[in-house]
Amino acid sequence: VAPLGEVTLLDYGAGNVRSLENALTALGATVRWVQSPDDISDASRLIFPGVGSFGVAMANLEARGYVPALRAYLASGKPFLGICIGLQSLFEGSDESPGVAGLGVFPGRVRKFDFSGIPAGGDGVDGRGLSVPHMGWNTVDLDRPSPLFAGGLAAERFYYVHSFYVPVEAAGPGGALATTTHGTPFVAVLQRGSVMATQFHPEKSGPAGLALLRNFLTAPDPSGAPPADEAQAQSSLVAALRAGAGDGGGLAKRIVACLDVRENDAGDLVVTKGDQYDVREAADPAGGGAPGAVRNLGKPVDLAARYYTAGADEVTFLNITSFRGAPLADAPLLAVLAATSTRVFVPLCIGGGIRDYTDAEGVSYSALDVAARYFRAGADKISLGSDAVYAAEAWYAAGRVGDGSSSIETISNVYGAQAVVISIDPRRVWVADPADTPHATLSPSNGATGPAGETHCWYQCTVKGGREGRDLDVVQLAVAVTALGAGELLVNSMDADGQKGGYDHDLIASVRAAVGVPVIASSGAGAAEHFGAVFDATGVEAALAAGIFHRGEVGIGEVKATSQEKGPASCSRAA
Ligand code: 1PR
Repeated sequence: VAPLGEVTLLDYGAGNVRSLENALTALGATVRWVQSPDDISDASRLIFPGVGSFGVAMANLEARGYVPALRAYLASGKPFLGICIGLQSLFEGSDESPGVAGLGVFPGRVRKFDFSGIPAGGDGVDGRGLSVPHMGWNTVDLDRPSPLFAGGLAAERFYYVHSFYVPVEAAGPGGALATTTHGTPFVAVLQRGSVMATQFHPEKSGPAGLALLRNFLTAPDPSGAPPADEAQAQSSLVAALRAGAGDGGGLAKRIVACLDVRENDAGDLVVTKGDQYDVREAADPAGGGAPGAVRNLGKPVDLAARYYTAGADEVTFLNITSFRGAPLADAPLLAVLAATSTRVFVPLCIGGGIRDYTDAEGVSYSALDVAARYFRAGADKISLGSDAVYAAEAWYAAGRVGDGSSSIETISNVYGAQAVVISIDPRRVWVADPADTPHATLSPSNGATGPAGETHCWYQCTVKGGREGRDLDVVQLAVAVTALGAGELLVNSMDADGQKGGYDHDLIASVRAAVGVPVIASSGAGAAEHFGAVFDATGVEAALAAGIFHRGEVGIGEVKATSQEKGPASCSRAA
């Protein structure tokens, strides 16, 4: 990689900034971290990847005495790139943190996406069926040619994850270099003079995001006008997109690759895969493994990198034996994450073992401590399984209130709802008559019946990787965990896992209907068509698969090609 010179990163020790450093390093840049206000003044190119909430970002800038130096830098004419909160903090204030003053470089206020109670189409807002956070790969509508988007980037999708947005008018005339719409139009890229900022995360936007960062680093003046031929090419591209070329734009459905990770009997960390959660080979294994051995489908980092190259929109690791002992020590997933984030530039989620625990030496860790280590190692989101079930039970027991101490609340408060995924492991419980259970039942839409001819079922939450059922159904869980601050739900199915018969649409639709956050369908994918089918039937924002990808039976590219034939709503980022 040719050297790209030096870039200074403004970090204050919260959240996942390692990904940005890794992306810049992969491009050949030398990264310098701000450690004092003088480092800001001395920078020649500064990137501010604001993390956490608006209030946390401003408090950290104030506490470190960075605000005067940052204001001076922003007025200096030297290139500045803000990312996400790094964009929002340029404004006067935010609905996210009432009473906290922003940098005020722009006069407006940051608003919350709120689609509850808004009549469709009223005030230019149409939030029908839209979830919050706005999470995933969305297009940009470029206002004018810019060196940042050189190389055809105006036609690409970028990765967004945010619940708050800058209204287009707040940026002032010409302030929005690009806009995007999620129910309401908002500023996707801001520019005034040398001050530029993206609402999306270029460091998580795959090859397109890396190309944008490269443009920021290499353009002689990234805020100026591009050369005439490039300006002409961008204008033509934007005109063609507005005239209906491409897939029509908008938020794409995400395709997620999932890697269940554990140690095999030889002590090696492997990607494995169960049939209805049983990850050991049968007595007479079809694939040639040893009878009773943990199925070994590959090495975690290599498989994740392969799926990134193939076009995965997101990669999830689940430490599936985390209910044992000391999760951080048992399975060295910190090292897996750190290595993966040097090669994979899409969002990484990690789950398994995120809970309060005490290790053999008597050292206690809170769920927040465990999560913090994962974020610092390169995770963008963490997922909670068993602990979320316990938190939901406590929420109901306390009269539908949280006391602030659950893992969901503590992690969501510091890192934001978008960083907290709940991984649900439900199993179907058949009943002859809905009156036989206090739980919400349904009658399977495909006409399936139970072993004794039962016509109704409910979906029971389990803990410890499905080993223990609880007196809580999935809809109850979904309601409780989103009230506590979870920002996304991953809906597995113990019945459909590894069966390749397609997703359980009834289960997934019931969860989707209960919440306003994004939902990921999981378990049962056996063919490319299953993805489009679950999007159509349930309206979920993402679909995850494991076995078919690991065994090479269906490629991510094939899934995307099949989904794209179904039109814009099913499109995903290009591989
Ligand atoms: O309870 O917070 O420590 O988290 C434990 C995590 O480990 C949970 O997210 C739980 O789902 C996961 N887990 C535990 N045991 C297993 C197992 O398989 N024995 N894996 C397990 C869950 C289901 C999905 C799978 C999809 C798609 N596996 O992860 O990837 O079903 O598979 P398919 O496409 O092959 O059908 P905590």
